[in-house]
Amino acid sequence: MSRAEVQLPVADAAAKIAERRADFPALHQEVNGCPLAYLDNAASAQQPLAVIDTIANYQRRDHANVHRGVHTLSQRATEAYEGSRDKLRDFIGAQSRSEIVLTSGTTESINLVAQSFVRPRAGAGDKILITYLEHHANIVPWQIVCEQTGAELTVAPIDDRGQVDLERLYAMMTEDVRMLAVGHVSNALGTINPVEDITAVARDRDIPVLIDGAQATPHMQVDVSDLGCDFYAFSGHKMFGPTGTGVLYGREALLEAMPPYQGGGDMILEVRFDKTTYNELPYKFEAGTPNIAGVVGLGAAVDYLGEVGMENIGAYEQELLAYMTRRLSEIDGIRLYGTAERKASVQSFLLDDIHPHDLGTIVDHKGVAVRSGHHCAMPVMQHFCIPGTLRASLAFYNNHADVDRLVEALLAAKALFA
Ligand code: 7TS
Repeated sequence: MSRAEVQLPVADAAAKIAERRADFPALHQEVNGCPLAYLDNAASAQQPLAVIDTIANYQRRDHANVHRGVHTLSQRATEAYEGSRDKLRDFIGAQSRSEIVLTSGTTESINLVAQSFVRPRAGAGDKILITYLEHHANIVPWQIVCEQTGAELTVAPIDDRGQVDLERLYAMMTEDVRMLAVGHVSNALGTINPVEDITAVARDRDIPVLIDGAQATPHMQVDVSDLGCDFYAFSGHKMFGPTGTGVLYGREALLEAMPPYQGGGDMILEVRFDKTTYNELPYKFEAGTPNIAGVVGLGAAVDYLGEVGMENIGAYEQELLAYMTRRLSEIDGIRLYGTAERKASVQSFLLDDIHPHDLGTIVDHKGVAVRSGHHCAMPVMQHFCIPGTLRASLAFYNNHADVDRLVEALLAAKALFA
């Protein structure tokens, strides 16, 4: 995206953004006889025509394998695929395209760092530090590394608004910590962590930092150079691109020093039985035929976000989140989970004693799509001593009417159980 984008005044931005809803065909359908209100964007966002058409055109005309053909189609595929890498580099402000490793998503990106960076550096007596807010994708890979190395997983607590206890976190950043892995935005509660500050403290103590940015890139401008983190992981499908795509940003010197994650085609320069030499960055970490069409589509999503403008998206969503929070709070018997001072457009809640799965099913009958359950963040649920929540998560294509539909559906559910 263009990093020099112009921020529009809020009212103009809202009007411009309202027009963007037309770009998303999936939003314009009926579900269970009602117009769809899609409020499950934190799980996966819908794709604009620009992405859908880019992928279809690629499949129709340009598809071949990348990096290995002299023929025209292979060159076209390689150009489109590598073009997306350049767009992604620009999108997150990385210094070099060597720092953009294309993966299948946040999950793979974090596992790559766990296995290739932390595993060789950790042992008994060392610690890996995370927080209570993390998605399972930023917990389980570290537990696996702990099992493999004898290191210990330590977890910084959160408060009842869903904010990381920074004092505790900083106190836990001791010299035996081999990695701090922290989410940028909580998927279950919407909390925006002060990752700039957290990273600054960690770097001061020579602790490498990975930021799980899966829930940040759809909502705000991310600049890894400003953040100063060592690794940043995110997924294509949460930012209006296809599933099975994602990025691991890694500081070049660190990636250079890391062993490959997987072996296979494309990640080598020369294979001999006595010695194989690995390819240069970032290809050393991209074994096998990648998700070419997906990555091409992700490039189109990045272009699209650049046109809409991340600043405009952020401003619009903050207003819509405030509206949703207010409307939900007005419902008798509602309990909101995640009331942090700085939040992205996600709200978790429970209503009366209704089980979140029942609630989710009832609102689906009214065409309202929300997620119910633990949201792959069981420790967050354990903190609040609840089995799960209903979660409404907004994207910039949502509007006040979607929120009103959610509230109406919840009131109808409440009446059913009364
Ligand atoms: N980290 C966070 C913060 C996430 O929200 C998710 C997915 C992941 C990592 C994993 O991303 P993946 O693309 O590799 O699967 N979050 C959700 C969610 O909230 N509901 O469904 C998936």
